[in-house]
Amino acid sequence: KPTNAAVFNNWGAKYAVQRASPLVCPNQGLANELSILCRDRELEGLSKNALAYERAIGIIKSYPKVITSDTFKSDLTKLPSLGAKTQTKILEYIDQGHVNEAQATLASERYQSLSLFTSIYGIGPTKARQFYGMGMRTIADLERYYDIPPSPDPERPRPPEVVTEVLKGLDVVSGFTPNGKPIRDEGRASELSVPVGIVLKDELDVRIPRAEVEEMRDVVLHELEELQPGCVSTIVGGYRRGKPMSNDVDIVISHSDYTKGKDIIPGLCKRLTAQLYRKGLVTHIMHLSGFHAHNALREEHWDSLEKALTVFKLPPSENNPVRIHRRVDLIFALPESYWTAVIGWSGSKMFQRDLRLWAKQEKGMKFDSVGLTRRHDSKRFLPKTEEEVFQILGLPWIDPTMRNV
Ligand code: DCP
Ligand code: MG
Repeated sequence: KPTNAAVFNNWGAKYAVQRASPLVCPNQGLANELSILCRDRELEGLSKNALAYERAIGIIKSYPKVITSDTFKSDLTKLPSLGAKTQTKILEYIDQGHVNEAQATLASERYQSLSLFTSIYGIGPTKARQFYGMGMRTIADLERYYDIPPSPDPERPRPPEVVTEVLKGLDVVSGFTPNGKPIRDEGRASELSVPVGIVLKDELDVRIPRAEVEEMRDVVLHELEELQPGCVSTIVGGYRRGKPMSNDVDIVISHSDYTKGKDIIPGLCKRLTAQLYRKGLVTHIMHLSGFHAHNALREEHWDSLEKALTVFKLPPSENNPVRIHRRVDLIFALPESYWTAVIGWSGSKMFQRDLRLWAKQEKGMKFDSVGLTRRHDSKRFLPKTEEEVFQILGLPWIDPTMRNV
């Protein structure tokens, strides 16, 4: 379905869900400079400031032509989401082709270390600032702290067989129940997520081309079909927004039988993950959750869908005798939640955040990956397609490739 033409020239709209945001925009250089400042505020725990930058970047991402001093004056100075400080920085960029503070930030030791630390799976801004406060600056510092043997050649990443060897000491699955469910040592799991992330960093840093994303999906679905025929799935995340390379693979899974799906889906996440683990396709389970209410409480993610956050490795093939570890997220939704789950996990983060805000502030509804409800009487909508979700929310259709806000 083509994207509604109106959203292409709607850069002044308040919500990101009213605007088309391509993967690469005419003002990409400016967006990148401001993203450095946004990232810096995130790393420093200043989430309000980060969000303000994110909103400004959102406007720029949907502005359809190159911003000049003239178009800046006529179109952008009146927008409430572009504050005085941000405007000064945009003008700097128009004049000089860079933003002074962004360049200074990039060059700062603190920004460099915090970015490096948070690029490791399991380390967020808070932990990164703690490590920095303890005097650590490099990956080698973290390896010493966690007693991880360094790469045999300090100039190069560990070869895949060495990575596998080092990881052996860091497994958290201690066995399986008679039903085939993995038994995890949760205490050890939270202790080990950072060291596992450190050892895997070099491999997980390698972006995944689209063809390999699809290959991984095919392998997962093949195992799923064996366990449970009739499932449906969509690759979501950056892949669905058209990114040529992804950092991880996100797949939303449900069942084609709307009625029976209610009984089929619960527990399937654990069964599939166990099967993949047994076959050596999943090498690490970073997180495994169920529908249970008590899980939803301590859930760091924003929805209560059953999900497995895993480390995955394709079996070697003729063309690819050496495979590296990849991150794969498997998200399971009941049939009635499928399309909201697909939309929520397609992102971008900002798009999905404004979807929730739009639903709440403009429509009196609650949107999340689990579903769409009317606030005043809790009436639940049961959309049967992705388009229907947009219709119910009174929004023009926006193709996933235009949700890169
Ligand atoms: N998501 C979200 N909030 C979270 C986690 C995820 O809104 N806390 C949604 C938006 C993301 C999507 O899920 O776009 C997938 O998350 P990823 O972290 O995998 O991000 P992307 O897939 O967009 O990019 P990439 O994986 O290539 O880095
Ligand atoms: Mg992703």
